[in-house]
Amino acid sequence: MKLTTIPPSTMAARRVSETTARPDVSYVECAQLPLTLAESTAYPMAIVTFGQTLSSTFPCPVIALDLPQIDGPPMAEVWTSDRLITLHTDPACSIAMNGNVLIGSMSLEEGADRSMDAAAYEAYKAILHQLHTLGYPYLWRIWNYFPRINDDQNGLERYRRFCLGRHHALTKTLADFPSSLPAATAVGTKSGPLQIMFLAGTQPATHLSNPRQLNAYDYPQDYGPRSPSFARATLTRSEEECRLYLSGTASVVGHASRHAGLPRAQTEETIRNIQAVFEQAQHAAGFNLIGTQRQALYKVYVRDSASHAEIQDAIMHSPLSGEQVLFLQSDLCRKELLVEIEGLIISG
Ligand code: 3EB
Repeated sequence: MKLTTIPPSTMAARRVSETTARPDVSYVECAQLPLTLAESTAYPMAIVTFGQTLSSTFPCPVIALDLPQIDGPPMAEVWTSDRLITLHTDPACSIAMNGNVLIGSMSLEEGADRSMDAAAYEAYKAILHQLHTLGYPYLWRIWNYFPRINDDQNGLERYRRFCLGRHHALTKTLADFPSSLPAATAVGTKSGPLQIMFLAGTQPATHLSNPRQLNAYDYPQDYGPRSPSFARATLTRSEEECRLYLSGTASVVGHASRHAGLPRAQTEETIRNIQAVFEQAQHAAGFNLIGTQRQALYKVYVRDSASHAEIQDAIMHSPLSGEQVLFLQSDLCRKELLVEIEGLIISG
């Protein structure tokens, strides 16, 4: 274990605001990354890449996902803080903290003696342990990535094994399970270990349901022996802003998948789901998400890149048009799902 604090000499050169400890997020062209960060007064907290290897190193967790970007120049998702950060690194886990928010990444290889359920269990136990030790006990947002998500492993689909291990760890260790479960994404990479990125806070957040969908943690056993442990969205608030972390959202109504084989219809159903979550957020936060947001970032996970044009067209004819959208080629957690959309909407 190693604890690193950025030296005061670096800090003095930067403006530190006490009231805005929220992280900023943006998509930055990979080629521009070193320059963008060098010119910024903010501290990097995490960098996420999509099927790219960065040539420079950065003083923060770097999460390289084998999720090929479908179009446009290679982008990275960059999380920065205007407040001094502390880094915590060990071989499996890399964490950046700014006093209010923690961003971390856990990576765990599977093996002959570690099936996907065991890997998920171990990873989640370790993450929760870290969050408690470091003083950021409230989970705000989780991203889960692993390869061959729909493959069978000894009679049970790997995604279902993942849900089993995650559920086992969280029921044991997460206070107020399941109402404290955060927004999440779980999608399949082309290769790599189990990679989990997580955001946690010193303060609790508000977790939302979608009235068009059953809570995932209440899904019947048709979808696996233990239900997926996540909320449809998570809302955080500070003096300056409201922020909605929208879970990976798909063409699921109630608990059933809709429009098998039809990428455009699935995208349209997904957008209706997203709008229903926005309405919930509006009730909970008292602000209008569409039209008044300061910033919105979306990721669209596309199972088959041949349906990219149709999915993109459906998005361009929706309230999401005009926002920053990254299209990534990924496998999704039910075989019939062809598209999944997640987002981060910041207002204020
Ligand atoms: C769904 O609604 C689609 O297992 O963490 C979306 C977001 C989905 C997160 C997860 C699964 C997860 O059930 C699948």
